[in-house]
Amino acid sequence: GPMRASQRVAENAESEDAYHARMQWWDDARFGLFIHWGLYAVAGGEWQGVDHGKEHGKASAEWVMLQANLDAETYGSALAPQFNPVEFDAAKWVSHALGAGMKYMVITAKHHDGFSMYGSEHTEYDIIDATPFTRDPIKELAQECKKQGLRFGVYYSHRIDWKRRPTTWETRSKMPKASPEYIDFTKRQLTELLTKYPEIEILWFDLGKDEPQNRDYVEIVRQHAPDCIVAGRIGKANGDILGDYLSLGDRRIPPRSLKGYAETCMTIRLNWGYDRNDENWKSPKMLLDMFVLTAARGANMILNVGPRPDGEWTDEEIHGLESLGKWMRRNGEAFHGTKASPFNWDFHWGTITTRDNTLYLHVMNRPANGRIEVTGLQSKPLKASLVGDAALNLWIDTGENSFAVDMAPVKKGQLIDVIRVEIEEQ
Ligand code: FHN
Repeated sequence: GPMRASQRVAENAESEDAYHARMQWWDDARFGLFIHWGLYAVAGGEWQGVDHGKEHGKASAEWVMLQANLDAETYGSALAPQFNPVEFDAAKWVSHALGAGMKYMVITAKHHDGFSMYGSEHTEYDIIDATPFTRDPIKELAQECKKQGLRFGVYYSHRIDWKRRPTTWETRSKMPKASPEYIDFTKRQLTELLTKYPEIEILWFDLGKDEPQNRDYVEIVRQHAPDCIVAGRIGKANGDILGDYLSLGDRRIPPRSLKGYAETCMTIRLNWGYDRNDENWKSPKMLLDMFVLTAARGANMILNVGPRPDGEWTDEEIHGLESLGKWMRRNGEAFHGTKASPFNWDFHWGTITTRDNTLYLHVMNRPANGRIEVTGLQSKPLKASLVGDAALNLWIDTGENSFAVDMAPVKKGQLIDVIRVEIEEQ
């Protein structure tokens, strides 16, 4: 199995084998959906006519509370009464993800604003008590995921909570020490989430630092949901790295030297939460290129959407995922359950994923002469064909530690053509 980048919590006696078995479905998945949805969707990145996306550059719409320097009372009492996503339809959301070829979803149960998007017994600052919407989207999504066969996870902001650990835009990097009350609240909410929604298979913590309570949070997950995967941003505890996989920086294509399980989180536009003014939509081709480069490093990508306050997705999100899905359905064997490229580099035409003695050549930029050259490989190629059209055998020109596939017979039309090359056993 792959080397792990993170280390097991010391008290947890899980064996290496058990750890890899627990990670298997996730490592095979490669593609997931990330959803940022909360009160901030109502504001859509604006507060009293000010576009905070523009004001604060790279910061995002779910940060509007801090950007506009609001306390929780002002923010909550303005937005919660307006949050009534009557169009929310869990079945549709899950279908969008499955249609795109995604294998899991992670949605914000509590983001930095401290608002719980599920019915929590431990606060009234939640979707059931504070909004006119009387439904629990976490519950509906968890159940719908189970029904349709999508793995389910929640994002939980365990360190930053602007309601319970107040700060300002200016002092945001100097958080006060977490109070015992806040730590206790966090533990109770984590326990609640894991017992109330047994469907949860990923706990996606964010922006963790080195705080001793992080170890307790992981222990709560282990205790209530032993198979649940803990995302790498839980942080450390007294120097020990926690979490089951490495979570790369926001919107970052992985580097070449990954060891162990890793995930890239990407946005379909710039923002995470819904932003009325963000027109930075990535094209399907751009998204696919990033996805393939991520898979070639042996990592997963979760692609984020920020649904509207009425519960609908934007047309760009729906159509963006649909066009990815078309490619994913045809080319699934080239990324589900594959491993990283054997090379420490990419090629002028694209990149590679592997499975056993098969190489998948992802042609991101098709050369005019149709020659896909792979240099630096010891084992001999045996057979080349097009993924999605096994009958189309392609000519291989074999050289010394190199070969070239002639893809001229492949009709143009797909965003990325994938060529399957079987190689001699090593
Ligand atoms: O501050 C958050 C941000 O709002 C968003 O949730 C992203 C998603 O990865 N994480 C944090 C920044 O790293």
